[in-house]
Amino acid sequence: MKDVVFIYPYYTYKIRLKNRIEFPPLGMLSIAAIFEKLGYKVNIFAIDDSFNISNLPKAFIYAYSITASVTYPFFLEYIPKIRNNAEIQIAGGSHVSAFPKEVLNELNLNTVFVGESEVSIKRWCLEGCIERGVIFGERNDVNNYPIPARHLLSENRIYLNNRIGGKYNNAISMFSSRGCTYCCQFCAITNRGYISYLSKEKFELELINIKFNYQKCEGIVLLDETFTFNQNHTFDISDLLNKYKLPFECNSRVDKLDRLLMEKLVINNCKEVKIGLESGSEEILKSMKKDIDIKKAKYIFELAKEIGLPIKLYLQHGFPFENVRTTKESIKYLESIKTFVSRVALYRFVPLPNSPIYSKNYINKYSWDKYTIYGNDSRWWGCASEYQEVEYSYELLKKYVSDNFNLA
Ligand code: B12
Ligand code: SF4
Repeated sequence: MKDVVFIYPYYTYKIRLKNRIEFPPLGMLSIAAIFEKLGYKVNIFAIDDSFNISNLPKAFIYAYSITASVTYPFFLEYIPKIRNNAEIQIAGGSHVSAFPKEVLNELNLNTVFVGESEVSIKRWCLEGCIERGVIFGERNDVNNYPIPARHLLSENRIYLNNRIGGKYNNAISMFSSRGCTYCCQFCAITNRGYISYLSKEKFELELINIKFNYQKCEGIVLLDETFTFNQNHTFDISDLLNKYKLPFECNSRVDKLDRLLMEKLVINNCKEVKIGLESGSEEILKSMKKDIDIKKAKYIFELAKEIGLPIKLYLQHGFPFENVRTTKESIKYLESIKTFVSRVALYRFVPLPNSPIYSKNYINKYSWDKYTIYGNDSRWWGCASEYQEVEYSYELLKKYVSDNFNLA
């Protein structure tokens, strides 16, 4: 039997909540499931604190999942030392999708896969795994893909703690849809421009699989970019979660929520909706192309409070041309909504590769280890005095947020 070893970064460096178990890489587990279906024996190793290259077995294929640019240095360091373990070396993931040719050459790989890769990896395997350079992803019906191969990771990498409004342990992450049609300039999502939905039958099959294999499961973290994008889908999936008595949390946008939807979410045991508000400055939101109306957003937050649906906000500070004035606009706006929101997470702007802003000519480039959204304080744009102003105003916002909100 042919075998494949997957290597992915279990990234805990510069993560704020150190005691939290990180989400498993479901994209990579979906690719691993394709290999298993094709009869390969699959092994997965995480680059974590106990990673030791001498424990790695020989295999036919080594498959690297370069999930974010900040993790690329690990691969630059380890691949030259382990490449003789396998006949064939391939890679995929977010950083590969941003720089396929560079990754192919710098890591001296046989083939790299851009974007969603279930269809392309299957075809490549069936065609004999020959060296192909860069292979671009093809879209297909997500309902034809196998369930992500969670069983290949140990349970302690699947069960999540401190989730679903921060109140549940033994939660499990799932997607009920993939992709997004918005064009927020800071966002590095690879499957932009379309949304693929799991049918309720397919989602139920995965839920049953989870219920059977993970009997301690207390709830579900839905990772869909915007779970409420399509009302019928939201109703179907949340009804299913309720049927299996699984409380859940999900992501949404203020323009994709209304009274009926929020009431339905509450009835179906949704414990938190997470929303990327990003800023309270209309000017910054406009240049981010976030495409939301903060007056409407306030109305939605008020309604959510009335209905009893907890809201968590994601904020980011330091997008190009942020200054004291725009920061104060954000603070003023946050002051007007603070009683309606249960938790807030504050990040700093980072021009992530694959995001539209990354390729703008006024964006500075740094070494890959800087491309993290936690604790980043690099000067990504502007002159020294603009940077000083960003630093100063970030401290203002940070203080305001920590004095007035529960941080998450
Ligand atoms: C869940 C998630 C996490 C989880 C799990 C990690 C993971 N990547 O799965 C956690 C919380 C750990 C995480 C952390 C971070 N993340 Co994150 N994360 C996501 C999120 C929301 C979903 C990932 C996902 O499952 N996508 C859906 C699947 C279908 O896509 P996929 O993962 O890309 O996988 C497909 C292909 O890439 C490919 N593929 C993947 N691996 C492989 C391997 C092989 C061999 C092959 C052939 C193909 C292949 O096939 C897969 C199936 O189609 C994405 C946003 C997004 N929607 O993608 C951000 C995202 C990947 N994260 C991002 C970032 C920045 C981070 C952090 C750096 C944040 C930080 N700390 O500063 C860390 C880095 C940690 C890490 N190990 O990568 C950025 C990456 C941008 C970039 N170029 O760097 C994204 C794109 C967010 C965004 N919208 O901007 N993240
Ligand atoms: S930030 Fe959210 S809404 Fe905006 S493009 Fe990314 S996934 Fe879509």
